Amino acid sequence: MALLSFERKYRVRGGTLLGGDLFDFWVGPFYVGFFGVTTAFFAILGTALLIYGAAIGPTWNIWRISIAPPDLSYGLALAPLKEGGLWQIVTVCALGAFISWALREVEICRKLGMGYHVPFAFSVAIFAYATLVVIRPLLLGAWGHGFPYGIFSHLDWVSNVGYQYLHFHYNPAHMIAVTFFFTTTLALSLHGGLILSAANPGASITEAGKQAEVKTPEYEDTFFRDIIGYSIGTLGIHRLGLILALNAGFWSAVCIVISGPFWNQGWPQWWNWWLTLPIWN
Ligand code: UQ2
Repeated sequence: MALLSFERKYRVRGGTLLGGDLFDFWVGPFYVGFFGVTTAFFAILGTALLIYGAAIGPTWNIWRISIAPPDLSYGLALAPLKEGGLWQIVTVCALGAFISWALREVEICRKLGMGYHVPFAFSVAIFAYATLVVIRPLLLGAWGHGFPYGIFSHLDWVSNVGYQYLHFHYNPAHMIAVTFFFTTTLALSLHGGLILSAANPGASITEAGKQAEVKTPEYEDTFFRDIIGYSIGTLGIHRLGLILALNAGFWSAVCIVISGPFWNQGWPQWWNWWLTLPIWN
């Protein structure tokens, strides 16, 4: 309710990329747009195909249902529906839904006159998924290199592919990705903690016994300047968080796409470049 006056201003026509005014409306709180329609189409079709795949499969056990890609022998060809063809169509639907969702985000950004940071960030996640089920299978010459759509089956896939390279933690791009994931959690815990501490100053010793007021950003800066001599700033922490998170997704994609297409020994062997440096002669 409090947002109603603002929403009346923002719920304006225009900013669409495709379809003009045709789908430029809201259903309840949701903006539709051309890409809302395509998102719904691909999401419903993909979900229906997954349920169909489960129905013709051996189990309804939610943990064990799996829609597998075609056998490697099919190469990059289309496979029969029950031999991985279902996986192929579901993959098209998934990418169709994800890309539609990103473009719907772009249309909303344009309506609001905002930057494209959210759709850009989501695109990195789409890129990571596409790396697993399209780019790497293409580079290896078979759709069978994609991962199966199932809860335990995709875990098995990750484990098997990892062991295929003996010790995946020796993959340098994997090391970089993991470091970005951990640093992202560090940054978010610092930021979440700092914001809540400024918003809930009741425990402060200087305010003991008093009903303390919410602190200003100067206090947030001062806390970090006192403890480490540096504050990245209120805008800066969000830039840092975004760049850390995007790098986590990006290097994850890199670490898997180089495994096979660009390196087919174990990852521990990759480090032999160190032992074979001419400086040891
Ligand atoms: C900060 C700041 C915020 C913050 C945080 C910091 C006022 C509300 C968390 C502190 C962050 C720093 C010093 C960067 C840490 C670096 C890494 C790689 C984790 O200064 O400005 O705004 O939330």
